[in-house]
Amino acid sequence: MAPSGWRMRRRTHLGTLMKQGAVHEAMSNARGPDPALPALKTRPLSTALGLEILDVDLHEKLPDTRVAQLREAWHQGLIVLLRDQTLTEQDQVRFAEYFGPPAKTINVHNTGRHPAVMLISNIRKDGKPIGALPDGEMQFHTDQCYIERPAAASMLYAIEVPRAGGNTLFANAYLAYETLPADIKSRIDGRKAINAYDYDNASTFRGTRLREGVPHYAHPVVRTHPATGRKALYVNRLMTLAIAGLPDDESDALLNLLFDHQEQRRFVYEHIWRPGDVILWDNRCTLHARTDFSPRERRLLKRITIAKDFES
Ligand SMILES: O=C(O)CCC(=O)C(=O)O
Ligand SMILES: [Fe+2]
Repeated sequence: MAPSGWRMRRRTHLGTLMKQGAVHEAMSNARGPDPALPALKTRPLSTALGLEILDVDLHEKLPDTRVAQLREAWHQGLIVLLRDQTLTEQDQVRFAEYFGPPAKTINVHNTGRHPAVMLISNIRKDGKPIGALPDGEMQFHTDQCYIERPAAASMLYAIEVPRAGGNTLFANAYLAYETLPADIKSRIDGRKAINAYDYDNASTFRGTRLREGVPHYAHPVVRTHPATGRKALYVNRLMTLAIAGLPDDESDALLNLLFDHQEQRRFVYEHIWRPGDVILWDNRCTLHARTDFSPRERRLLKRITIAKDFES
């Protein structure tokens, strides 16, 4: 039980934010307002994207009406953040299941406890990282865009974080598309791009060539989100190699223009992690990247991907 002084301070803080118009109450949900359930409290993370969900403890199984509110907030915010969580892997999986079926990881970096949970970490055991994507900076990308059915969503739960850096950047791909000049839109509408991922040689920075046997897939450059109906720009610097049907030099120039456009600071929210943070992002309308951090600091997060959401 939190001391009452803490609660008062917290209420005052929320009161101030509410006056500033920063806290919104989700008054309705899929089944209409439920008088027995308090409205969902949310706070924008940035002008680009993101909603923080306040006062929800993921340690408990949530009522259906609350889950519907969370999904609504997620579609509005593109990413949702819940802070100060203390979760078992089962709790984290249950939260993922509110949004769609968690994908099994068949990977050396899973935890051995739950097949859907994978470690992202630079911590070494016998000289080998215990997690995937261990070190340093990572370029913008969307998860699994190099396979036919990429993960609709991904989630990270922070356990240990560096004192500085290792921040995750999230970019709004709806805004990136909507703000393109009309002539660029007409050059990319209806086109496909080849996405590839060379995990062994170019896991965090773009490779220089497509190696034999590397997974790759052509997806539309502009995709429509199944739940919101909005169009998003679906290329990224780490994994998109070429726009199909264009000469190499034209494709390279157009892609570079699109990468520079979509990574502009005005479309980006930079998340500075605290242990206990959970972020769920939508791979169909956001991109993400990571800032550099010291190899002497430990970083450990638990990741779950969601195979597809209920609307797709
Ligand atoms: O470590 C991070 O901040 C992001 C890693 C990443 O790209 C992912 O888990 O999909
Ligand atoms: Fe990623």
